[in-house]
Amino acid sequence: MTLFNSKKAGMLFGSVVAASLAFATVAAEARDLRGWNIHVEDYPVSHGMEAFLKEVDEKTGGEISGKVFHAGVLGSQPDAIEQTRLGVIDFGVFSLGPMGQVVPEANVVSLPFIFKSVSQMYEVMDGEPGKALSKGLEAKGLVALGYYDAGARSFYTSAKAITEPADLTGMKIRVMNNDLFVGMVDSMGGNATPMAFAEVYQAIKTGVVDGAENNPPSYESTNHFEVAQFYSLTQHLIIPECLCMSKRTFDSLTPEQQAIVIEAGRNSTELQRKLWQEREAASMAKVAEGGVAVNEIADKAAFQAAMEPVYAQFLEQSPDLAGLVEMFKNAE
Ligand code: BDP
Repeated sequence: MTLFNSKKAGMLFGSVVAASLAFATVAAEARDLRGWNIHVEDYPVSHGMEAFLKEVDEKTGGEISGKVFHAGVLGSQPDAIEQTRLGVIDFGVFSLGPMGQVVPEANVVSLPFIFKSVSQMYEVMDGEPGKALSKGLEAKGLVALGYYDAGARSFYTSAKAITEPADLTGMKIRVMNNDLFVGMVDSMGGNATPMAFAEVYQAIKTGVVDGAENNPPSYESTNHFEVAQFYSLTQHLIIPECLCMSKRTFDSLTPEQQAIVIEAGRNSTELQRKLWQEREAASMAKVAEGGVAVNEIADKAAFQAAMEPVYAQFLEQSPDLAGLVEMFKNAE
């Protein structure tokens, strides 16, 4: 007696194979993207990313869906940049500050006072200089879908306000991970301490550093304002952020899907910039209510002059980027 009818079993096996092959085809088409974000859920960058994913999901009829992992749960920014280049993370919003360690062209926007204003930054990033930067990103495996607003960064300190560069003498200031920012603080006589964003609150609270620098929404959303109550509006850095997709992910999409991704990226950038302006005002109001002493710096010439050596050193180390620096500097 045979335990089973081999012919029947063979047919059954055949149909299981056919079914799982059909499933495999469907599975290969449907994409589940992972998005990295350093910010908390209620933040302009986060809303921009969610809107991007939603639009892609809807316009591809659910072929491409995914999830944005907020609050840096997928890792630190430098690690996430690497993971996105590899396609382990599919997309993210990255500050072009830490990006400069990987993409040399990105360093140009980390030069202090390179932009004349935030509105000028929009134009420059949406024009030819921005395109040149996007090329640099692409060469390193990242497709720029839009440049988000991250306002202007200013110093905040726990003991006293900064009114002139000399006030930073001897102060330990946390900076993002990029040698350019170390040079920037050092050239004003301070001591720069590169550190991960997530560690800054404790570092200020325990006196490991005397302060840091950031835009109003980040200063507020991280509660850094609770432990560093002097906000001095030097506005020394205007660093846009890139909504970037892994080139590996992008290249694996159909041309129709790529077009949808590009359009959604553009729309989310427009939305984020609008939300940014609103949040900046709300953040300034919140920190003032929280007891922060805000000091405007009407004449920034002294800060600008103090940061000149940063340009000289940068051009000495990256002479091939001189043309790009000029292009950004001379943009109207
Ligand atoms: C914020 C940026 C974020 C950076 C952070 C920082 O949006 O990407 O990680 O500053 O200072 O403004 O590390």
